Amino acid sequence: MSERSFVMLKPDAVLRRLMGKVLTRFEEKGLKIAAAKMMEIPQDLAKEHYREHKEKPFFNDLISYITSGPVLAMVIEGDACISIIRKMVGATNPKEADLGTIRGDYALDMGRNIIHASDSSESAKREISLFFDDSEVCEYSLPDERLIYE
Ligand code: 3AN
Repeated sequence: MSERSFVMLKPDAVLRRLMGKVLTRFEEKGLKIAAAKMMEIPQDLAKEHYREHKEKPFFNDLISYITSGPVLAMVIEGDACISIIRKMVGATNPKEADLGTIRGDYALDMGRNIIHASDSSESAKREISLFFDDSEVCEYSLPDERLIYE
């Protein structure tokens, strides 16, 4: 069943000019980019996005990191895409992420792990609505969908 996930390339990915390479992985997998915008995340939005980590010792560093430069916020769509994208992203700690995953291939440190992706349909809905208005999410068909899906 088609799902939407919230995916964000963090400031290190933008500054390291990795946006194109990472986006290409999602496009080549057959997923659809339904929305994308570059933005500098306001503090309040960063804190709301990571509210589940509010009490963690790394919270302040996490907020500083995510607000340290522009991010590329996206909505990506496709069958079972929430879990597929998490697999493509790899383990939270890049030192443990398998090679072939985005973090495994492009990152080394937990606090510089270049990408965020929703971990459940509840968080996907919450995160998409935090970052995007409905009108910013495009509804369109890809011409090769019958080649990607049975
Ligand atoms: P993921 O991004 O893989 O869903 P979460 O949601 O557990 O991981 O953590 C959100 C972000 O918080 C991570 N991407 C990472 O940057 C940071 N983080 C998580 N755990 C730690 C930790 N133990 N030390 C430092 N930073 C952490």
